[in-house]
This record gives sequence, structure tokens and C-alpha cells, in this order.
Amino acid sequence: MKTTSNTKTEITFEDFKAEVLNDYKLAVTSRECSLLGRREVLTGKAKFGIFGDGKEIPQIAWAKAFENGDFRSGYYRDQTFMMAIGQLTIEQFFAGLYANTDLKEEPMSAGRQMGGHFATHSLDENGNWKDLTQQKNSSADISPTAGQMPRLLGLAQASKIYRNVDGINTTNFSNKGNEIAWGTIGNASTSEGLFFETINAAGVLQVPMVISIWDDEYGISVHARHQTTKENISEILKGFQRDDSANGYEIFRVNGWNYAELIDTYQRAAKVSRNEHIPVMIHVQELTQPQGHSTSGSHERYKNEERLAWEAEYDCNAQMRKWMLENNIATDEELKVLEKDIKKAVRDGKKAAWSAFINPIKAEKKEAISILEQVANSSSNGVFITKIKNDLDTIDEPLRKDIISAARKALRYVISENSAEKLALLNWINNYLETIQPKYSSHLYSESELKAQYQTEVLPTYNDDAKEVDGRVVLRDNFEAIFKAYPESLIFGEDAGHIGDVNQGLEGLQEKFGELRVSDTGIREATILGQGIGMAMRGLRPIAEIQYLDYILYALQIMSDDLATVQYRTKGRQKAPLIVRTRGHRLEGIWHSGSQMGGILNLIRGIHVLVPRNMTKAAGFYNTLLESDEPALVVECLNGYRLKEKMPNNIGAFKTPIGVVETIKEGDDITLVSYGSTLRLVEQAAKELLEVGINAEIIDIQSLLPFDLNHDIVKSIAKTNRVMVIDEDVKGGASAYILDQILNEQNAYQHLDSQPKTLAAKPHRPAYGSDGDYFSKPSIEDIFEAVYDVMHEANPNDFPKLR
Ligand SMILES: Cc1ncc(C[n+]2csc(CCOP(=O)(O)OP(=O)(O)O)c2C)c(N)n1
Ligand SMILES: [Mg+2]
Repeated sequence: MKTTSNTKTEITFEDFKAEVLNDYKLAVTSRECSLLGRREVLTGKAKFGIFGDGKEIPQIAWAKAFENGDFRSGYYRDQTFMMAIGQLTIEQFFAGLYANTDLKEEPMSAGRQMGGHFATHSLDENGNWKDLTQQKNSSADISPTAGQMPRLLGLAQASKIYRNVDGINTTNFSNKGNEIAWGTIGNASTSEGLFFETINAAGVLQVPMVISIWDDEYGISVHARHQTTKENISEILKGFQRDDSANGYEIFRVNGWNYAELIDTYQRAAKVSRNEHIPVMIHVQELTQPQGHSTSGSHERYKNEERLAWEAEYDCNAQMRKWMLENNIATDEELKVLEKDIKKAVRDGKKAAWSAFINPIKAEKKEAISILEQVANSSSNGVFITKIKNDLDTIDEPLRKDIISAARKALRYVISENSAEKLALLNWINNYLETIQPKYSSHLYSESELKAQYQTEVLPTYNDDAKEVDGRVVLRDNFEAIFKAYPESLIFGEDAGHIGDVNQGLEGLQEKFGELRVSDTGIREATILGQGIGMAMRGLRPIAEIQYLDYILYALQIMSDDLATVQYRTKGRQKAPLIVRTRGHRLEGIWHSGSQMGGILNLIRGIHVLVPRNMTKAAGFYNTLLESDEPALVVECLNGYRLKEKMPNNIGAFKTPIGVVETIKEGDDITLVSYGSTLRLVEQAAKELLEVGINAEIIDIQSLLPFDLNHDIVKSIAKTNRVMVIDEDVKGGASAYILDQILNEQNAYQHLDSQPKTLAAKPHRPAYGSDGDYFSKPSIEDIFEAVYDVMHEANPNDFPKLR
């Protein structure tokens, strides 16, 4: 039911009529889906609905300008567009509403996202790239308003890189950088900082990005007068308009009910953006919301009668219908027949989607009933199990939790029985969980052959006369090797270009690789991240640099909501193997020595978190990551760039493994677990502890996510029978995470002779000045005394009380 793309210049009136009629059919189909969708929620079959009604016609005009290879980054109103590019059927629309977990039925997210969150497949079932130039692409939506904006910037920038950087293999990804990244956003969501940050950045970068603003004057119940200065976003953004003297945007305004003008506007926008790589803003005004914002409420509560009457008249579908009648494209009778047929088609599609959703679950229920019946017949608690079985049987349209919870409850009644039927029930439960759980949990990380943890370690090797250099030189030379080996790699961030980053880890590389591959950005962490996400989604290998760990909070929302969920929310059909490079810990003051690792670890499951203790280890992580298909955050030690490290002779080739710890000092009294900059203090404390007869083993975690996949820490604890986690995050932060891993995942408690301990920073932010660190974070003396205390408690005779 797709729309025809690229309206030709010379067509017959008959062709024209057919195309318009087809477009109208599409608009009415989409509207019927919205209307019936709302009813499905009100009758309880679906939980929640947010639909594209009132925005149909502009999306059809947009779809005509959208070509193969192009990308969308939009939000929940875009169902008509997805239908118009042939990527959403009626059945799939309803499969999304029901949250069907079968990707074949619900290709947007396999039921992981609420309906209205759209995506196409960039990867095949094995995680390999499809040819993105031969299909129409949509990056996977997220719910946070304006969250689609940073990624949009990167999707557009990829075209610029593909067009202008030599030597990249563009197969699968680009045709000379001719692809446009199309964004959509609601009028109210333009109030978000992410919108303004992205608009400014795209103007600076001059990338082929076309952003449509669907303006219906409201953001849920809140009117434009509370959202936007002058109640008009294109009016206040006028200054972005390019002119003869300066680059900028093309800005268009068009009414959302005017079919002919919309088509013309989108064609003009596409032309200038595709050919010249100029960003374009299309402010689509006078849109409506026939059913209000979502199924959660009714708009009669906040729109007055005048507005409601205007919305009824200027409903874009109604206006298109009127225009068709006025221009003799169809008669009223013809349209009525067409509308009736569509109603039926949508009803049929809905029914088919419901059957596809419910039938497999009904089959699972039948299986469970039969097993329960057999257990009931063989058990002395048969009456109770029969009751459970009968209760399940009365549920005509069960959820999976109804089925499995009945089976699990029934198992309790046969705890002490020993029958074949009990065994069958037990096996059934285990098999069910094993097959069903992944429907809800798979693909948090890559499940392809390129999974980062499959990369094996390659040690750095050294000449006998290896030079001792500043750590930053190892990094710099390794980045040079990376940029030579991977033409599709590039790095960008504040001060990353011209001066080669604030610590000179990229010194001289812009001169060697050009301003597009080693570049300075504005101060705008969220969109630096977005650049990386979008470019990684289009086959490039970006490294986004966040200048200091302390400032990653500006980008953390996008890392958490977008980057960390890409694989999960598409069930492995999209990926963004972005490397985020940052530096932090233990310099000076509140904002250059923070350690928000607890927050980071908890917010970005789905991204690897790597904490190398020196620059050789860091370089090795970059080498590993470039061979993998997963996103990662690498935190370099801010105080380590000038410390001496030996220069390896296999620069660019050695690899630090992901999820593998390293024992950096052996000992048998206690296991000290730490990472990053703090390790140097732990090592010094361990030397001093030896002087009083305490021989500590030190383990460098290196990789917080994933964590010690081989369970080496517990092996050490089996030897020492004591453990202490030392960390410069606050108590309850990363140290709590680490201890949880050791106790609950590695079962270390069975080897412990002393209480497991954490030593963390004071709860306040680190004070400035040379003493600030000492009185805010664990010091060598703190570590010494904490370890000594453990030994004193275990053996007060040999280790009398110190303090
Ligand atoms: C960051 C964030 N805050 C709040 C919400 C809840 N929310 C969802 S949609 C919406 C209004 C959006 O209005 P607008 O951008 O005009 O889009 P429309 O729905 O009108 O098309 C709000 C507040 C959200 N999803 N994300
Ligand atoms: Mg709105």
C-alpha cells in the first residue's frame, strides 16, 4: 500500500488521479488503524495506544521524497509514514499494540516497545549488515521527548563523511553520501534542550538533515503559549536561515492539511538537502489530534469548543477529501465505497493480528493444562492442583504469566512427592522459562560472532631496548595505527581536533587524517554522543570523546535511553558500536576528579564499561572494540597521561580482553579488588602492608561491565579467604556493585573467614586543592589501616590494634 515516491514532473491526469487516490487510501487506512487501536485499548485487549491520527497527510508527502538509503529518526506519530514507505502493515500495527514478542509479526521491536515506536532492520538474523542503500531505513524510536534528535545529527553526518572522506568502503551504507536523515518532532518537544542543541550543531556541521516539526499547538494538555516563545518555533529560529553571507538552514513553513503544498515543500526540501548537504527545517503547522494525545485521556478536558470545531474542519484527511472533490479527482460515492472497504480491511487486519498474538499463547496454556491435569491425578494434593488448573482454564485469553505462574504454584504442592508426573511438570517449567524468557531479555548485548568478549587477548610486546614514554604517546601512536587500519574510524570531541585533545593523546593526528576524521566539536556532550550513535548505525566506527568523566552526565541520558538500548529494543536488528572515550578520576576538585561509576554502571547496562589502569591497557581496549560490534565506554586515568610506560612494538595490534581481570600482585592474606587510578594507591599500600607481615593479593578489575567472566576473583578469595573492594566512588556505588558480583554471582561467601569489606570515598564531592583528594577519597593510609583492621580482627595477637 506504499505511496509512489518522487512525483514525476510529467504525468497524465489519470496517473495523477490514481496516485492521489492511493494516497488518500493510505491516509484513511492509517486513520482507521488509529480509531480501532483506541477501541482495542478501551476494551482491554491492548494496554496503551498513542497514534498518528491528524498527521497523516504530511507524512505521505514526506514519504514521496524519502529514498532508499535515507534514514528516519522520529517519534510515535509517524505510523502513516511507515505505512507509506512500505514498512508497516495493518497487522503489524496491531501486533505492536498487543506487544507480540514474535519479530516476524512485530518487526519494530518484537513487543519490547509500546506501539508507535518504529524501526526497520539494518541487520539480518545473524547480526550482519543488510544493504542499507537498497532499503528505506528507520532508526529505532525511543520514548523520551526529543531523544531522537542527537542520533538524527549522526545519521545525517554519516552522509557527509561518506561523501567527503576517501578510502571508506561504502558498500551497504552509502551512495556518495546522497542520503538524507529525516527527523520528526512534536511542537512541544522542541522545548527540550536536546532539540536546540541538535539544531545548532547541524547548522554548524552543514549536514543533510531535514527536521519536520509536527505542530498541533499542544504537548498533551499544555498549549504552545507555555511551550514556545511567540508560540511559533520557526519564527524564533529565523536566525538560522542561511543567506548569501553565511551558512545555515533552509526553513519552510506549510500547513499540515494542504496536500499539494506539502508535496511541493518536501520535494524542495529533499533537493536542497540531498544535493547540497544543507540542513532543512519544515515547520508543519495547523495539525490536529482527532483523538487527543493518547488513550490515557480525552482532549475535551483541555481544548475549548472553538478549537475542537476548528480541528474537526481542518482535520488533514477531511481537507484532502474536500480538495479531491473540488478538483474532480473522485466523487463522494466513490470515496464512501473506498472508505467502507478500508474499514473492513483494517478490521480484518486487526483480527489476524490478534489471532497471531493469542494463538501461540493459547497453545502454551493447553500444554500447561494437560501437564497440570496429570500431576493432579497422581498427587495426594490433587484437589489443590485441580483448582489451579481450573482457574487457568477459565482464562480464555491468557497472558504468559498466568500460565507459568499456575505451573510454578502447582509445583509447590508436590515438593515432597516423587512421581514421573512431578518430573514432567518440573521439566516443563524449566523448558518454558528457557524458551520464553529470551523473548523478553535477549540482545541486551550483541549475540553475533563479533561480540566483544569473543576477542582474545593479544599482549603488548616489547623490544629489549623499549623506550619509556609518557602514557599519552602510547595512546597517540595507537590511535594513529587505528586510523590507518580502519578508514571508517573517526574521532571527535571538544578540543579533540586542532590541538589533539587536552592531554595530547591525538597530537598531530588531524594533520595526518584531516578535519573530518579528527575533529573539534562544540561544547555539547549529548549531541557528541548522538553523532556517534547515528554514524555507528550507518556502518562507520566513531569514537566520541567526552572531555572529562565529570561531564558525561550531560550525555548520560542519551547513553542510557538510546545507545544502551539499541540492540535490546530492536531484538538485535540494529546496532551502534560506538566507542565513548573519556578520562577521569583523581585530579582536582569537584568537577575534575568525580567518580560517578555507581550511577553509570546502573544506567548503561547494554554498554561495556572499561576502566584501564594505564594507557597501554586503554589502547588495547580500543583495538579490541574496533574488532567487535558493541558499544563501550572507556575511562582513561586522568592523572596517567604523563606517567611513563614502555612503548610496545606491536602498537595497534595488542588487545586487552573484555570482562577479564588481572592479578597484578600475588599474596595469600587478603584479596584487594580495585581498578583505574586507585590501583596505584592500593599497590603502594600493599607494599607497606608487607612491612608488617600482611601479604595482599591485588586484582585489577579492568572491565566493570562485563564483570570477571571467568570468576577469577573468587579463585583468589578461595586462597586468601578475605576480600576488600577499594573504590573512589561513594559508598553504595561501584563498590556495592562489585561486592554484589563477588558475593552473589561468584558465591564467595563460602570461602570467607572475615567480613567482606568495601572502602570507598567520603559521601561529599571531592574537595579542591592538593589535600582535597586525601581527605575525600581513600588514601594509602586509609587502605593500609582498613586492611590492617581486617587482619587484626582475624588475628589480634599477630596484629595488635593500630588505632
Ligand atoms: C522527556 C520526556 N518528558 C515527558 C514525556 C511525556 N510525554 C510524552 S509525549 C509528551 C508531549 C509531546 O508533545 P509534542 O512534542 O507536541 O508531540 P505531540 O504528542 O503533540 O505530537 C509528553 C510530555 C516524555 N515522553 N519524555
Ligand atoms: Mg504537539
